Amino acid sequence: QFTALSSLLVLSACGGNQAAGDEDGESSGGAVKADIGVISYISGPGAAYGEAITNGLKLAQEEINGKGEVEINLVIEDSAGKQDQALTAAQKLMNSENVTGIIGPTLSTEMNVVGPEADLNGVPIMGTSTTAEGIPQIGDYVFRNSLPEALAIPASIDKAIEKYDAKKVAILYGNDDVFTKSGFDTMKKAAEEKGLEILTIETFQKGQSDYNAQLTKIKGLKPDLILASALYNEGAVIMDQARKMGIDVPFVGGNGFNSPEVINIAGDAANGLIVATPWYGEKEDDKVKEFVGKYEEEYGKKPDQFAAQAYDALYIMAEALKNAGEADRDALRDALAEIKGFNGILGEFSFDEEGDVVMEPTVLVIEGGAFKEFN
Ligand code: VAL
Repeated sequence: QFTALSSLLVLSACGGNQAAGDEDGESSGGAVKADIGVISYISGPGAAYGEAITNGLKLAQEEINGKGEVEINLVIEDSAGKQDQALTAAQKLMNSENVTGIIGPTLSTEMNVVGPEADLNGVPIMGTSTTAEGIPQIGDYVFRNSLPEALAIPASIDKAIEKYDAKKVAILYGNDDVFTKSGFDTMKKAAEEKGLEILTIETFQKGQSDYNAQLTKIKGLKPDLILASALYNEGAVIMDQARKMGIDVPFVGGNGFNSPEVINIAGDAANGLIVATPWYGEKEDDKVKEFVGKYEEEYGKKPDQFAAQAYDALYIMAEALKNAGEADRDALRDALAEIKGFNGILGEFSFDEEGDVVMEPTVLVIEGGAFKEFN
């Protein structure tokens, strides 16, 4: 009893020391203390992305802080998927001296306006879900740990060609969003390189609810495959309407489709959707299993790849903060750029010279209402 009591006293004395010495983000007890700002799509039609991301971050935060080397306080702001709201949130976070780095925003469209501001202000920022071309190239302070479309889409198309002997495709994409446009460019390029005949290219806008005109045209051309670049909300409705019109060919989708929300919205109509993913929850891997178990216990549902990428992202931030040795924006940027061979639930991770990702995706297909490995 005496031993237990004295170690308790020692513990609380240490805690007191750390709190006293942390004003500039360093503590005499050794733990680097920092506020990390988060800009996430938490309300509005794409809120499931932000929910998964913030859940993943909070789970990682609990574990990281429990280890005692780094103490992270998350300052979470909602962007509602809007550029102007994301920018306002970023300005608020950047104006707070205690914010050493930022995670987010969720959409590439948002990062396109937030990234240059963060870079200009010397605040390191890391996207966990921004997959459009050119994000880390915005500047030295801009990073991402999300699998870019440029790696995901060619892998999905290859698999679809191999499995269905596809030769003719139709492309459908949102032309008012940085990510859906970039996904389209990648799809078109990949289709051309792989010798596929592109029968038609159709467009839509955010929030559109009727795709009859585009789908009627596509149906008449009889493609073997439809390549669609959309966020989940529009994507799921497109698949639902396509199946109702009797279009039963497979779809290849980009990262926006890689969400269980597609199945929740479209139900059986989502069957036949192919996506490439940086992370798969059914993988035989101890780290993945532990994460899935903890996440389910905490949130009552299975994590998706948005949760997984966010979880690893905070660990990468924590590792960089630890290596930086202080809660300083420039030191954090330099330490992030140095991250090599980080071992997380996405596998081994390094940034390339531009702060972009090198990764092998896994191709999934929705069958019987669930994502399965497409072997
Ligand atoms: N990956 C997309 C983007 O970059 C969405 C799905 C978050 O905007």
